Amino acid sequence: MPVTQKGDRVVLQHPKLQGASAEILYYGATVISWKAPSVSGSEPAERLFVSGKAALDGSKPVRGGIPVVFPAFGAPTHPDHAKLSQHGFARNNIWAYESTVMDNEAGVSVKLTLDPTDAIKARFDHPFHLEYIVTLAEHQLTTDFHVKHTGLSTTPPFEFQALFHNYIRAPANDVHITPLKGVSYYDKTEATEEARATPKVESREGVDVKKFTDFVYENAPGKYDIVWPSGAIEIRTSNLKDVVVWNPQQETGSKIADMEEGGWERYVCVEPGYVCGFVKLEPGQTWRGQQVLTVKV
Ligand code: TA6
Repeated sequence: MPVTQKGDRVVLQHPKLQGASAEILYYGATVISWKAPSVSGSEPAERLFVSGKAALDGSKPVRGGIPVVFPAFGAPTHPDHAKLSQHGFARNNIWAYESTVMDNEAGVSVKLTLDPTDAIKARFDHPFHLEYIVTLAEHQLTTDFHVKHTGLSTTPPFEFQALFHNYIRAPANDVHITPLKGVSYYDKTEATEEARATPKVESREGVDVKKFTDFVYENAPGKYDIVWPSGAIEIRTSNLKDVVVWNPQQETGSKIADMEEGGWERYVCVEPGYVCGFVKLEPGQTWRGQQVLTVKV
């Protein structure tokens, strides 16, 4: 069956390609598994990292997979987001399965939605409707995020940030991410707020994460290649002008309660988003952000 709803999740199986699949937890609309062969013909394999200590019961955001970050990235900075928790509420609320959008030889696609609950309104009192469409193709996974302002024309606009917090399964000490040379970024590992707010310019052809890395690249190319000796994942985006590269290494990874022992060695986070500044949405408007992940090798 291409689409199977199983209690707390929906499972997508490629209608033609045995072994290509994806699992989406309704909690946070979190993709917790994506198995696919590579374009170069490798066998289907798990392409995302989920910590063995991750909570999948809705008690806290999933440590891994593809958490959806909305309406704030990181610790909220917008005055209207003061009541929000780190990375906002999209990743720690239960989304609804709405429909199967596509089911043919090319692949399968489902739509999940999130609307304001009383708990959300208490922290973010704006009229919105979120749609998250996840599409599984032979070698690709696409995530489309739509944010609609559902208010009457008399209601005020609202502002938000959005990001796909991808945990890409890869040997952290052997990966390089391109092309980021010449791109301005903020180094969140700096010790002072002033240093963290001071932009730097990436000088490396390929960005590695051999050291604790938490870099927010602004106005980035929108297309990224994550390469290591035995693999390569490509990310192509639209409407996501920034990208975050994160790996805590042992320095901070060992202090993350739901990080499995040594987990930081087995992933790199490459997170396309709109996180430098805010999207402003007027009543009736819809914002769309998309990423396409392809297993090249
Ligand atoms: O995207 C990178 C980051 O903002 C890091 O600073 C780190 O906090 C990571 O997200 C994980 O955040 P979480 O709230 O899931 O522990």
